[in-house]
Amino acid sequence: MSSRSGFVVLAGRANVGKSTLVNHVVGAKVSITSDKPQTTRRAIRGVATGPGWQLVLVDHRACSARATGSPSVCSIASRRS
Ligand SMILES: Nc1nc2c(ncn2[C@@H]2O[C@H](COP(=O)(O)OP(=O)(O)OP(=O)(O)O)[C@@H](O)[C@H]2O)c(=O)[nH]1
Ligand SMILES: [Mg+2]
Repeated sequence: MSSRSGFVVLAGRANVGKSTLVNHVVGAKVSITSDKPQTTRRAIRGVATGPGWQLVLVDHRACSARATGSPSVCSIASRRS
């Protein structure tokens, strides 16, 4: 039986709902959420599975509003927003 798997990294500014979205997709509280900015301090991984597929979601720590400099998930995210 074939199966599919992949990674999704949630990178963006503080307090925009990254952790809430990860918890919703995973279906469990894997990451702390709050109305306080920069609650997530390090990358948290959650796994969502279904028939024949698996998705690893990475809840990235908040990116600053001016994420520039060396290539990183944050600098890529800021270029696309
Ligand atoms: N109104 C509204 N509030 C939301 C939504 N998603 C998340 N929130 C609220 O926004 C606040 C921040 O949510 P988090 O999921 O902790 O945000 P975050 O992007 O992980 O924040 P950091 O970890 O600080 O980067 C919480 O109070 C959530 O309840 C949404 O779709 N609508
Ligand atoms: Mg968070």
